[in-house]
Amino acid sequence: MKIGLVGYRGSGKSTLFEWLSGVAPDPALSHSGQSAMAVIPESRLDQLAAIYHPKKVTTAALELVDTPGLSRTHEGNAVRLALIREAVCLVLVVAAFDGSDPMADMRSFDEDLMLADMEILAGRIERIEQAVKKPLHRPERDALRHEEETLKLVLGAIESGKPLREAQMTEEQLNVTRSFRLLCEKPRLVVVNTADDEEHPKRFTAASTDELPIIAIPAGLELELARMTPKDRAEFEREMGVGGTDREGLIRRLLYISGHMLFFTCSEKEVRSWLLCKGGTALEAAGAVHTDMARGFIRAEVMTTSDLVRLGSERELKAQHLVRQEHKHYIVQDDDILLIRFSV
Ligand SMILES: Nc1nc2c(ncn2[C@@H]2O[C@H](COP(=O)(O)OP(=O)(O)OP(=O)(O)O)[C@@H](O)[C@H]2O)c(=O)[nH]1
Ligand SMILES: [Mg+2]
Repeated sequence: MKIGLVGYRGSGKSTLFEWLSGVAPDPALSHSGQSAMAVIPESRLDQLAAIYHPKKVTTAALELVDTPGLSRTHEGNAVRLALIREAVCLVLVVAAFDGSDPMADMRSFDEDLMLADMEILAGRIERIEQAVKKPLHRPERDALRHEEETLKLVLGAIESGKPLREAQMTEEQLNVTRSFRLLCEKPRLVVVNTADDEEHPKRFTAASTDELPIIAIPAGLELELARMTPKDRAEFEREMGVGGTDREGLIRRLLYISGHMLFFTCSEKEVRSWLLCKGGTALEAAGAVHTDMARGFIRAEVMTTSDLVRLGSERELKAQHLVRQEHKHYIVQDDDILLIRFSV
């Protein structure tokens, strides 16, 4: 699961990438994009480790992709954006530290996404139109015509700037559309990269909504703070009167914006957090752990970390009937600990 950091040249993408992942981007790779993992901090793992004393604790992580800066003239941006077509969500980094207008950049970015999506759709429509000129069996021709109709509908919606969920489409049409992984449709978080001494960061976030959340971070300063020793940092923060941004909170927020959540597995060998799509089933969770577990899935034994932490042991949970037996269609919840029973 990838999260794409995107934005115009010099907006602070690589700065944010390093701050979130702790990995300095390699300048040699700045044209092709690069990835690093950002661990998803989870205090529940520590609580579980205190109960199981496992040999190993493994924390789920988000894959961040730092991308090459976009051009304000839109030229060549579709190619640069192709790098993040498979991303599940986008972090748009807009500069406010250098006198740029973040709101104008946000609008301009919308246009870039639209152009890139329209290019993809128009290309496919053109190929279909070529293909149907050739001799084809009836079902094949019908399928292509049907796809073309759907794509024209989508293209029309994008051109009018309407989100696709407002265009009235059938489930089947939505499926055709999904395979194009349209950029316009990806959930997005906007990070306004403010100057170190910005006094009114709230003016940038006033337009924030649930649909399009906007946060303001002095990314350059945050990265500098993160590189300091704790002692130097405390001193610096006291002198300058600045407080750090909640990096861990931001990573968790990205997890939810991307439509994912965490579940846990626990044993004496390993306590571990895992990523799962919101609404994912026990069978999908089993597949995330190991394909064999999904293939031989029998049932899942489910308890919650809050019950376990409260009562202190699996035995106590069982005594209180708080360990449930669930089948493969069970919808996994964010706090669940799963033990998958499977046959090999
Ligand atoms: N003052 C200030 N400078 C910053 C901040 N963030 C980034 N910069 C500077 O802006 C320049 C670009 O930062 P990067 O993080 O490399 O930006 P980028 O978006 O990755 O740039 P490209 O990959 O070239 O598009 C660097 O010189 C940074 O030092 C900030 O919050 N405040
Ligand atoms: Mg960069």
